[in-house]
Amino acid sequence: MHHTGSTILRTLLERQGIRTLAGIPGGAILPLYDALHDSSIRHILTRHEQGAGFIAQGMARVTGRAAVCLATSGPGATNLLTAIADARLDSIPLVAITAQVPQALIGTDAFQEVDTYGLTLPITKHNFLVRSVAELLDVVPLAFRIAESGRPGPVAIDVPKDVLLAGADITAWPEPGRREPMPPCPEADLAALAQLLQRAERPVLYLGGGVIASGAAGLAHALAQRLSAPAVSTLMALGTLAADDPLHLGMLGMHGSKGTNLLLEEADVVFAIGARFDDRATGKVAEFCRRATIVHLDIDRAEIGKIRSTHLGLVGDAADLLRRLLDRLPAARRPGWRARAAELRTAYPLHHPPRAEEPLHPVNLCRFLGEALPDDAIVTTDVGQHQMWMAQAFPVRRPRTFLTSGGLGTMGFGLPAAIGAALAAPGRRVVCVSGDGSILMNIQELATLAELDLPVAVLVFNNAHLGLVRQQQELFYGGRYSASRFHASPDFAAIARGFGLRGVQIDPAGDPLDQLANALAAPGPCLIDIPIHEGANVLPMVPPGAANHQTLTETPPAYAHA
Ligand SMILES: Cc1ncc(C[n+]2csc(CCOP(=O)(O)OP(=O)(O)O)c2C)c(N)n1
Repeated sequence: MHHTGSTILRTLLERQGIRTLAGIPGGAILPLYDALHDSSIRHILTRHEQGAGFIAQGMARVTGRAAVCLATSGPGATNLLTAIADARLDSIPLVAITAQVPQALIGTDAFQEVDTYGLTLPITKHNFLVRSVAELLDVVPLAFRIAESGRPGPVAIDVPKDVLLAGADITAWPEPGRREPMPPCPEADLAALAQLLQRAERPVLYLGGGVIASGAAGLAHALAQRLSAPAVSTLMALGTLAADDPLHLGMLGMHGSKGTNLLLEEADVVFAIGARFDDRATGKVAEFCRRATIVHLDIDRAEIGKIRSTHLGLVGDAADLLRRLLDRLPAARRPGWRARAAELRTAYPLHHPPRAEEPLHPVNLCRFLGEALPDDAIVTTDVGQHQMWMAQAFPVRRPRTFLTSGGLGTMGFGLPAAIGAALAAPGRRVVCVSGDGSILMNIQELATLAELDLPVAVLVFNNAHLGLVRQQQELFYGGRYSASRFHASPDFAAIARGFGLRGVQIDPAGDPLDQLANALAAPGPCLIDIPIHEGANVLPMVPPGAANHQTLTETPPAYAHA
């Protein structure tokens, strides 16, 4: 049958099972949009390509399957870059398709020409510049296979306009690209691991996002129970063990509880699963778990020993390996170690001001959300203090329900990711917790949200500051506040109404949590502007570059905010 490059690309996406994608059209990509006109694929027209990239990420983070975003050449492609880089650092499967100027014009500084291949090379798992229509048949399934196999990540496909327009007769379609299983980890490694864990007296599981990516959350929980070992999570692993599970000690590292970080110092075996020893988790790495034997399991061989030398490194899929490990590991009781973990947990509770006195303290807001939202609600965050308060105090109960930009820390992630989550999980409540700085970075997507009428509530924790910057200036720059305060604050509720959404302003004088509950109970999308104290700090905090045991549990008086 006769096709064009565009109808081939569309058909390949349909055959991949893509039902929804997000993007913005423009000159070079118009042939593909013309082909999409006749497709069953639903196209979400965003208001900025970064929004499209993060909508796709939201879908991918909820489903674990590669999602697609589209952009035209030049500025369309450059607007996608942040979302692609973000997917790379958080290992999110994404296929970013951009159009390029016709091949005859490449290198001539043609209108809307930019070297998308060159720009995406360092921020993708793999990237392609498609040279012919025939190549599309190989490249598209391969892109999905690469994005989803092994350690997931973003793949970019740049397609020149002449390739989109060229004709070809297709007699047979390739099989869709699918996640390929990893070669199993050798038995000998598994035996060594089992022996080490059995002999351990004070084992701790250090869980990373890879556990969720491999669908191994239940197995990690089973392992913690089998070993009687407490587990700590990175930001990306929150939800692996339910927040209220007695074996779960929350997040480690910069904003982890002091008790959690101290427990790691006392561990004799630390089993890192799908984690990458990021500096936010380890603190000063030379002092991280100095006395422990470190075992590291990762799907990406390059991660083993990259930052912290390990006593035993295992390469493989966490689900496969944990299943086999559980088959051979007898149950152990470690009452002394469990008691010690419980003791540290009680000794260093999260600062929690009484709700009646400070209902709008961010920790109270996060806990309130935990009570108000159903267990399967999906929460996204932006980046800043609000993100860390949520990570500390919101009880994440299930994997893939807490979506946050962990590695790149991208302000502007929350709203479009929430839209993507709501598209991928119809019927579920989605809440985006943002800051008054972050929300402005992709606020235009409120128009997309209004158009789609999805059940997304955007909560702005409004402290009239770039709060996390202000906090660092307070704690580490002698209170010299440089460019962290907003002197003009927009009326976010009015802005939301302007976009066609419900806009709610919380009045601290009334019962603010009651107002919040009512705002959340009403159907449809909304934005809720919540004034919080400008000087509230996220504590505890390990100063950047310090060791995890040097946790600050309160703001030093010299720098206390006026
Ligand atoms: C795109 C981007 N630019 C700059 C930063 C640096 N940064 C990290 S947190 C932060 C402040 C965020 O402010 P806000 O969204 O209001 O959240 P708050 O910390 O007040 O909760 C900034 C500027 C970033 N993470 N991302």
